[in-house]
Amino acid sequence: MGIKIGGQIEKVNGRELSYSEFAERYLAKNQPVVLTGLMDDWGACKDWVSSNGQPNLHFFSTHFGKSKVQVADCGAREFTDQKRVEMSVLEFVNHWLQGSVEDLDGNGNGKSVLYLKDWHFVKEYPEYLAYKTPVFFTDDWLNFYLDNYRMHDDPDTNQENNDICCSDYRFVYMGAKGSWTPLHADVFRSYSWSANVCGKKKWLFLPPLQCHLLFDRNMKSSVYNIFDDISETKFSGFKKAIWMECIQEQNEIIFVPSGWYHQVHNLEDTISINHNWFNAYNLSWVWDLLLRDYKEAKEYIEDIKDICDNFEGLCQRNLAANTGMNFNDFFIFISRFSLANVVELYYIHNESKSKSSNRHWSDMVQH
Ligand SMILES: O=C(O)CCC(=O)C(=O)O
Repeated sequence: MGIKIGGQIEKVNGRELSYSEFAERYLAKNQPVVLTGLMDDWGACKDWVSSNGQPNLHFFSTHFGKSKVQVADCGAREFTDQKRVEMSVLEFVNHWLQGSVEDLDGNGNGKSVLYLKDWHFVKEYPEYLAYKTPVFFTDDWLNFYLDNYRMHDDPDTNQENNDICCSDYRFVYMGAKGSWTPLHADVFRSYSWSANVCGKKKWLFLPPLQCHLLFDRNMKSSVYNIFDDISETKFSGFKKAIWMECIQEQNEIIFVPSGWYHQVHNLEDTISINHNWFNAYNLSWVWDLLLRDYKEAKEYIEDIKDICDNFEGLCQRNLAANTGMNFNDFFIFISRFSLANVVELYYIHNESKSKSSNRHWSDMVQH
């Protein structure tokens, strides 16, 4: 039985939209939208795409071949996600090219489709200006914070502050036709935006009010692939879900609101740029998730409460391990951010008095 599609995602010309219109219609209402016309001057659209519209894989192997990246095997599930392996960009590109040769020969069946995900490209190549974050997505507290601090400092391991992995949420994704991302809601319940430098994606979205339909009766496990044969006994609500669909073309940017579950399929060989972020509009989503995950972490170890020296400490440690931050991290984040805003306001106030040209941090968005 297929899924029910109830509507399509709206497409809007980003050049005819002001920031306040975007904030009012999409950020504040937590609604998805596809924006066109915002990628014309991106270096990535020139360097990463061949004249036939296909990914310029040669450019990646010659310029970034040595980078170590996370690659998902789209045919192998591991817990709630796809199995991942680490390899160099060169190895990934070679695998991709071999796959296409086998497909041409009609022998491609035995090969797994690999999908390069979560490549911290900007962090690794800050000098190479691949793109400019569109103004709609620049009020980004998460990446601004992570450029300066870690979200969670584990006292047991002495991590370096310039570690490339887990250092920001600005990514490049690359995958051949047929690669895909299983059903999920985004990290921290952040917003995300995703820009197709080349290729085409199919997105399936479920609004937050229907998300309970994706879970089993204990609200513990959720559906992995909405196109699988889903057990009616286990996921009894699933068939009632009404999905929204979107075909995202080359040079289009999709805005994914907080808490919307989505599954994504590359309909063609695709390269995309993708950020996760939050700000005042969706911070409450982050806190709600933290509270829910905290209760779950606490329940999970309730039976050892009486024999535990520091039960609360253990709950917070598990919360950070599962969710990526705990209450203390959230508190420090908010405090630092509030202080930074007070300083910012002080400068804006002085600037408007003196008309001097101090630089605003949110201007620094060229990647
Ligand atoms: O493009 C993909 O495969 C997944 C992207 C995604 O899930 C997101 O941007 O939130």
